[in-house]
Amino acid sequence: MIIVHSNLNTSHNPAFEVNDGQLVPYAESADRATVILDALREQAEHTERSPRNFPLRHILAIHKKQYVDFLRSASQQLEQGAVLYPSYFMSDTYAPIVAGTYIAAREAANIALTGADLLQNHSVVYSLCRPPGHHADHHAMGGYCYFNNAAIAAQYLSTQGRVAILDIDFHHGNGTQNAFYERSDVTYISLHADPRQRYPYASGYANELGHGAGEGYTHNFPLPLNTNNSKYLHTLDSALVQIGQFAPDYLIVSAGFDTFCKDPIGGFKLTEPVYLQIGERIANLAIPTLIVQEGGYNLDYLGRLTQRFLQGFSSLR
Ligand code: Q9C
Ligand code: ZN
Repeated sequence: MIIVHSNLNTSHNPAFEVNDGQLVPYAESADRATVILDALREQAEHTERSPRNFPLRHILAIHKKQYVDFLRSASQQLEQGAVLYPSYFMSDTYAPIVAGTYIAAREAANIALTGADLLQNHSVVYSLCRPPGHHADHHAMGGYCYFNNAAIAAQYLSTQGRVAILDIDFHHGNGTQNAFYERSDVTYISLHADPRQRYPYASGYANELGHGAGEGYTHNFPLPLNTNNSKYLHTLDSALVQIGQFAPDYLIVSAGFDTFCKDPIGGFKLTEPVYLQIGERIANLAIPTLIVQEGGYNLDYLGRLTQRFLQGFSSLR
């Protein structure tokens, strides 16, 4: 497996998030990418690549310029240890800005774009993005996300062919859905917790199917809390049928491991071995695939879950 990663992610390191008015430790910890990388290095048969720096226009194809400018200048003006919750460009209280946020978020987008580029020569690539991206909207950060890494990569690849995005994070990827809601050349398909029960609450319902030219190109599979392995795999199969029918040239997987039974902010019952099966079933589509890291917050298991999932793609390597 080709792994694209960078140490710059750790410059984004908020200590707390605001949850219902209470300060609680930041679940999207700066150790996440490190534990994943450490686990993958144990597997040995990987090739590591550093991201290259892509022009800002690839981010501006998904995000409003004022938002990008604001994130850059706000980050750069903060002192080490200071935290900012901007009112205008924010969807919720789960995406504070610290001094290193812009650097890390820009690098995460570069990691996704570099991964997309590597699909020219490889059939599967893993982009270890942190901070994650799928809640980042056209002009708003939210849910630990600043730039929408998967959407930026999808937009980039869409100039070369048809793109399907499969989002298997526990939470609905509202930002990614919005980016392509009116397009028929990029399809968005997501399995996630019922938004009546879990973040982001306002989107991810089964009746959201796209709009205008995009009608029929968004598909949501909300699942109840406590969903187990067999129910999840059964639903995944339905999602994979949709993707097969779309016949994409590229597949982007927004991979979150917060569906795991012991995730501190999740609520499904998936167990460790099922991540291999999830990977295998996606790999069976035999479409060039970019895997983009999203959520997953149990630091004791996150590395192993990622290992298992990527192992599922060994047939594509
Ligand atoms: N009490 C990702 O997994 N926390 N973001 C909601 C509600 C925000 C998750 C807590 C969850 C955001 C990328
Ligand atoms: Zn999530």
